Amino acid sequence: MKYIQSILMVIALVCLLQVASAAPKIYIEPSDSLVANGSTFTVDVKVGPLGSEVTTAMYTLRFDNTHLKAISQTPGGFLSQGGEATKVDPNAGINNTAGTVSYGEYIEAEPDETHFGVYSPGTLTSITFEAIGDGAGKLNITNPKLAVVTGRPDTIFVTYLFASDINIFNAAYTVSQYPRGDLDHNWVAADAVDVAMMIQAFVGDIIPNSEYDLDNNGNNADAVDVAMMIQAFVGDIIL
Ligand SMILES: [Ca+2]
Ligand SMILES: [Ca+2]
Repeated sequence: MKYIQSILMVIALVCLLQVASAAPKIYIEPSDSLVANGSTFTVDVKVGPLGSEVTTAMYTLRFDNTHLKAISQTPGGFLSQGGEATKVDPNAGINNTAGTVSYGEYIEAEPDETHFGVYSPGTLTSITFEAIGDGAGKLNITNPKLAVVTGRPDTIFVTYLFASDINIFNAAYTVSQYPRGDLDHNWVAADAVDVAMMIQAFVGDIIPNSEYDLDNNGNNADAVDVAMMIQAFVGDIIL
């Protein structure tokens, strides 16, 4: 019995250490978007505290303004998930001339015995872009900043984390002049040739690119993409 107890204690300690050593992350979902020129798409900027208690989150997202135009940025409720009141930086916002979308939000109350930051991952903002030019590029998180609380319960202290302390996961996009699902580029989506090309890619006869990733899960021409192409072909869905 004592033996099992020691093993359980070791396991608990290892788990604690893993939580303590995991750096928070800021990531963008979906990580890869394929959009037709002239259409809009939305990405979420998310924060995963991974065991940290977060009270402030900031970033500047950079994009290529020859491909994309930012339309809106909407707070996602990440910092208010615990019920604390938050404030959004009034200087934050969209600058299409510079190709940036910046954001900052913090929990108003100082962390103490009754006021807490947030511990669970969530959506900090949702950003909607309009695709205005063909091409591929990246959505890059720059100047990230998170405030985390340490020292509970005795000496509560707020520490700021910057780029080197945060795991950043940027996103990619492709703006295509062709409609979604139009793999042979004849301007007709999900026709018989497109279905055939998708199946050929699925079985490995041709190498697919991100145009084949209809469900945006990062896997080009997987089983779901094949199913979606066939559903679009028979008219059950519009891609
Ligand atoms: Ca086609
Ligand atoms: Ca896929």
